[in-house]
Amino acid sequence: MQPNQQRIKLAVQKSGRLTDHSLDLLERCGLKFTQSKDQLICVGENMPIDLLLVRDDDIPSLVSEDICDLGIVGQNVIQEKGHALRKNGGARFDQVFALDFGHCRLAIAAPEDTPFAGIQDLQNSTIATSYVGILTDFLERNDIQAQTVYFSGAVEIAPKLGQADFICDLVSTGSTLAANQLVPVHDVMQSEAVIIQTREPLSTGKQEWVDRILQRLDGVLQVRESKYIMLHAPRSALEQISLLLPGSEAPTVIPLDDDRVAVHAVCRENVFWETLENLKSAGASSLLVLPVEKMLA
Ligand code: PRT
Ligand code: ZN
Repeated sequence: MQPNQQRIKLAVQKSGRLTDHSLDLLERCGLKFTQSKDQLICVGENMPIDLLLVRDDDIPSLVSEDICDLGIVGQNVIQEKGHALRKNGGARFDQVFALDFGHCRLAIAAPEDTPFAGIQDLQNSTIATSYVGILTDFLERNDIQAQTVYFSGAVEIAPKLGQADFICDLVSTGSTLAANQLVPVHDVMQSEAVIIQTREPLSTGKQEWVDRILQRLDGVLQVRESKYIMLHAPRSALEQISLLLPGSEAPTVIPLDDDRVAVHAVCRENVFWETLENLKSAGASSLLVLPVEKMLA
């Protein structure tokens, strides 16, 4: 095993909505971990990468302060913590790419019977939130004078308790709002999980591993919706069939005899029954669609 300072530290949420997705994604990249007894560190068995299991709120600072090299966290947390980090010279990390999970939006919601014509109706109101930083920036940007009240959780009960006129909270399905007779009236931001990287230069050895893991992550994300499609077709229908293949670049064409060819293609979008029916109508036969497990460009 490599000495500690040569090992990459990646911060992941210890227990919450991002945990399973994050670990699943890393396992798909070929990383194998042993979880330590105190469950704060997962040691990478087959690569010099260790996971630090922490609260999601701590991840931006851990990466900004170069305690971790990489982190997986929601953009909502990055933006909220970024507001606080601005006072200390700003966050010193970059968002590398979005990971297509943990989708949600930070929305302002009102009790069902509150008339709401637009954000000017927030003027002189009281808004309960756990996202004081993002909300303050939003109100300033829109020239709205409103009072923010910090709630660390259960924000949705604030209007019923008479503590606020509106709330500003994360929404995914909307069922929490509905259960509390609240309706979303304005979206402040959209969010999903992203991977972040420290701005501190890494040693060459570490940088090579970071590049490798980022490339694998990108590969895993690209193949999520991808399918490998195989079919036979008359040579004369080749052009029309190529146009029908969803999100495919250059298909591989293999001659079968003078008139017929086999076509193999990676489609970067899901292949629906309608697409197969259209391909069949265009002359294709022996259609086979397979999931793609790994791809390296
Ligand atoms: O303990 P720790 O601090 O690590 O976790 P946490 O409790 O702060 O966060 P957690 O695990 O709840 O969420 C982690 C991240 O998941 C968030 O920072 C977001 O990036 C993302 N995410 C996606 C969500 C939601 N969807 C979500 N729906 N985070 C929270 N919620 C909550 C929301 O606050 C509200 O209470 O779910 C409720 C609304 O859900 P719906 O489906 O009823 O609309
Ligand atoms: Zn948190």
